[in-house]
Amino acid sequence: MRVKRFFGADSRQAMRQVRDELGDDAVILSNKNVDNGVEIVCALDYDGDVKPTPRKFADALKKADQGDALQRELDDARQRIMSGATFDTGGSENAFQKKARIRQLGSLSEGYRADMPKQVARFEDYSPPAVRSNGNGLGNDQVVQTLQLEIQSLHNLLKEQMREQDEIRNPSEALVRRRLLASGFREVYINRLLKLVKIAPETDNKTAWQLIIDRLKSEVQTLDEEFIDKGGVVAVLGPTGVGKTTTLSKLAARYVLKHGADGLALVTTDCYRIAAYEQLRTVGRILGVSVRVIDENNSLDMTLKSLRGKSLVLIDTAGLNVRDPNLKIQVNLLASTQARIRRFLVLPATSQARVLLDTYEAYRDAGLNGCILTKLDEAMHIGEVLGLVLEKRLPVSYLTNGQKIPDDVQLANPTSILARFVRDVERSEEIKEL
Ligand SMILES: Nc1nc2c(ncn2[C@@H]2O[C@H](COP(=O)(O)OP(=O)(O)OP(=O)(O)O)[C@@H](O)[C@H]2O)c(=O)[nH]1
Ligand SMILES: [Mg+2]
Repeated sequence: MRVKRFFGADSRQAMRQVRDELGDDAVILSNKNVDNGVEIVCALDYDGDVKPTPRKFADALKKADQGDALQRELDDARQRIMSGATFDTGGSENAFQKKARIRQLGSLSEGYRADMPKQVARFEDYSPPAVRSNGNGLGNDQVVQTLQLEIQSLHNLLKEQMREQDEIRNPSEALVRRRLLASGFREVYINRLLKLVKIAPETDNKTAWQLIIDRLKSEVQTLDEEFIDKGGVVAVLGPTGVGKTTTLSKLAARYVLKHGADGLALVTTDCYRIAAYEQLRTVGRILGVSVRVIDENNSLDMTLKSLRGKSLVLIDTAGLNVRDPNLKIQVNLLASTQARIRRFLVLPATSQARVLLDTYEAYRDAGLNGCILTKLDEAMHIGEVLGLVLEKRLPVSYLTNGQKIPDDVQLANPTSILARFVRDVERSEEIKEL
């Protein structure tokens, strides 16, 4: 068998050369990334029993052309909306609409999606809806809605195909992208990161991943001094049950062990629940530290003034969920004082990315100085919380990894955070392979 190599800046260009020279019946033996482009090897006198399995040229070219075809469909659809035409969306769904619907179902049910064949509807099956000029049928709103849905689905399809092309163009960058997405990082941050870290197409997977980890290590911000040494007034904020009181108790105990009880005071703004005050009072009693509660008779401002002699004041706040109207009151309370209060959002590593993002957005206006990551011992993967702190450039002060007071807390540092992240990624990939 005789073979011939073709080279192009990308697979489409290389394949066009193949077609010009060998025609539609050319047989492609391999297609791989090389320096500055793509190399395609074709059989000139293919006799049908060659390994690896050859692919028909026409199929390969069709795939490369799909991106262009999709882009044209998008432009057409946009123009049709702009011209105000009405559309016959038809009674029965076409293959493309079916794909859009199945995608929606798929996002509701992972299990369902797992059972689906990868390509439910091929792009070639899609025929755009016919334009109807007499204006009968669906109302304009419904038409626009239908078209928006179609455009969105076309966008998604285009994106998916671009990803498939990325996979061929730069496999190690594609692997990094997939890993970060699977770890809970949001696409918006991954795109930002991959602009900063240029991964050349010939880079091997291990080197590409190491480049990313090194970059993430330099992107994670941490505090270099412990609260218990720096002193000042520190408040912890966050939804209920995230570990605010437990973490403050750990820090209080560490302070007392290192500096004695005199320089420390504990304050709680949680006047909503007696149990909250009792919890902190118990800690105060054990440690020999005074505990104050903020209520209608004791303003935060006055309380902090009376504690001016203390080197460290730790403020515990009520755990309020993001839609609780008292959250704003509490945030305003901290903002209303003359004292400089450093505010740290407590984020449990066990929460989902969406919940963490909502929490951050609800508390962002409190003027956050950073965060404390809790429950690392219970989390399967710290990717979701790490993705958020990186995306929002939120400095991490402490990590907590258990319920024991005072042991299970440590000052955060980028090396240990990234080491934990790498372990989580490796473990979840091992589990997937099982
Ligand atoms: N496993 C584990 N549990 C923790 C950690 N930190 C706190 N917890 C537990 O989480 C639960 C809630 O902790 P709290 O400190 O009471 O939470 P909170 O944020 O003060 O809650 P509210 O006062 O209701 O807002 C308790 O059972 C703690 O023991 C941690 O790092 N790891
Ligand atoms: Mg509490």
